[in-house]
Amino acid sequence: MALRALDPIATHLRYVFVHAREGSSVPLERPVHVANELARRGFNADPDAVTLIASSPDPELALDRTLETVPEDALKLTADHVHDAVDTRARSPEEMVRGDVRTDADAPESTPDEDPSASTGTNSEKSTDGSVSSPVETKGVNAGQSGVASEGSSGTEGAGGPQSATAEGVRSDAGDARSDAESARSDAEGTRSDSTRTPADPSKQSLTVSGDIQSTGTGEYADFVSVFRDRYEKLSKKLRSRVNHRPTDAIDSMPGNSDAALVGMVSDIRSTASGHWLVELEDTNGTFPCLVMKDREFAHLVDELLLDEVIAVEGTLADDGGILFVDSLHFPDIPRTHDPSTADRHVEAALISDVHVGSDEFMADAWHRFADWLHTAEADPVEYLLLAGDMVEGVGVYPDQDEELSIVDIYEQYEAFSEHLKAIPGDIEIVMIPGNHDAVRLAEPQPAFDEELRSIMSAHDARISANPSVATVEGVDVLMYHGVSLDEVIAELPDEKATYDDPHLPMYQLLKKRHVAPQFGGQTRLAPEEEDLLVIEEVPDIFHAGHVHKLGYGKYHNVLTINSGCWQAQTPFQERMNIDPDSGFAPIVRLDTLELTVRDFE
Ligand code: D5M
Ligand code: FE
Ligand code: ZN
Repeated sequence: MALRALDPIATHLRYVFVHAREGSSVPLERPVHVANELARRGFNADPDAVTLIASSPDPELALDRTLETVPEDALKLTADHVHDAVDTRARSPEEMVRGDVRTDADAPESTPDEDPSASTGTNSEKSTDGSVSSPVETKGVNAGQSGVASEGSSGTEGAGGPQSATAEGVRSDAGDARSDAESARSDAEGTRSDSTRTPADPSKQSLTVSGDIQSTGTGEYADFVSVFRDRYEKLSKKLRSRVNHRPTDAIDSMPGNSDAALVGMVSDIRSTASGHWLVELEDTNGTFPCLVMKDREFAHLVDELLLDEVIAVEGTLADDGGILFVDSLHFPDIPRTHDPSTADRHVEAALISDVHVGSDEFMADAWHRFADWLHTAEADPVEYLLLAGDMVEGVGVYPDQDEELSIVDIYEQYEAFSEHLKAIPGDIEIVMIPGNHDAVRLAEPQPAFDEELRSIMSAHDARISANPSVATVEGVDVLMYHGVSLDEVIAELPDEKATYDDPHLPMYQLLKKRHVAPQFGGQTRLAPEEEDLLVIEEVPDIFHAGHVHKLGYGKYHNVLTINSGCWQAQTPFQERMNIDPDSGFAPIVRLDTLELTVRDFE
């Protein structure tokens, strides 16, 4: 009985494993995706080669052909390798070099349909979700203003990257955000506060951290089966009350034309010859094909689907009962009625990530401006510092990374990080989780730093926990997740639903799916455990991630969502990829009001 119930999930996993081995399904039309894909397959490449592949009419094919034909002893993929592999006869060599290189800016922006059933504010212009926040951005050493982070205030901006705003209202020239930030910087020159910090009263503080794991997984196939079963259990529970669902095998035996609903894990997404969508859903009893017609107003939700996420559908069976015509599609989601908890007093938390100590590009000066500011009276309310991963640059994380290290020994990197941590006032409570550059296993959930690393970082008695974890700070639940899955969400979803420039939008998707790393087998590595600890079981009040090195914030169904940028200047990789990181910003949340202020220490 138990074994029978296990089978479909096992089939699902076999499918996932095969796909993982075959390569990812990430579309490659952007240079960054090509570079990621090459790195994933263990290749270094010249920027020209990356650009050539990305700009070819069929980047997937160009990449595959190039890798098939590149000589085994080649150290680096060059433009010549791409030329040799890809048929260039249709275009002149000149055209190939000039290419019709598509940059992010040139990429066609498709306008999403207005759809009341869509529960995400994915369009920053329209902000259907009311995801407007307008934090004040101030120079760290300047006098602070009170921030505004209210939902649906002016409706002109879905929050987003660095921008400056007044307490009265949002500035509408978001397009010029960068120069606003720059002028905020220069305005503040030389206005340093002299008064010093009054230490926090520990009797008023309260902090608990949950999510730390003792890894139980042995890496056996059966562990993968149990983690997927647990994911299905946890997420289907959230959907069952919303639809009158039946198991797939019961639907199999229902007569044609019946109304039916099911809750399942997405096991395949295909478009049909006529442009409709065939979504295969799987539960513990079997699989069932569901058809989403392309002209339905919710058809665009299919663009948001990732393999392995759990959704519910309602619809009508075909005449022969063999397929379900979908009338509505539901995500586990965050209830719109979520009423976030707040602290009982005026106290603030700084949310940062991606410090990257040990990298040539680590911005020590900005870090120390931040630490110095924390020592001023103006920063008295800041009693918590949450660090969402990538404390150090690490060693061997990406190809050729060793050429960009200021400290080449991983333990020395943590020692240096610990010194930088000592610059933070001792009364500030610190929570740290690891990221993909840290010296813990890459597969998620990532366990907390081991004893050796803890002893190196002991100086500040920080709370050290797993990735992901929930920090409950004076009653406010902060879900902390480093963010590796964001690369995948951004690669898989259309630009209007997730981009690097609005890194809070892919975070909204994770909240909607109630899982921090929905798709298994691509770039995101998942560890087999008995339980799926990556399910977002409880609705957080704040969702904090990093990893993409871009600052972005907004509210999704009242959950304050923040991607915190980084403390590392642009790396050569990012320069090649045209990624402009948001470095040296500290988003600071007032915990009694959930107002956000972004301070700039660059
Ligand atoms: O990741 C910072 C961001 O940049 C994240 O979106 C991944 C991407 N990135 C950075 N370097 C590389 C290389 N070499 N290959 C692929 N993707 C990369 P972080 O985790 O801080 O490195
Ligand atoms: Fe990072
Ligand atoms: Zn990272």
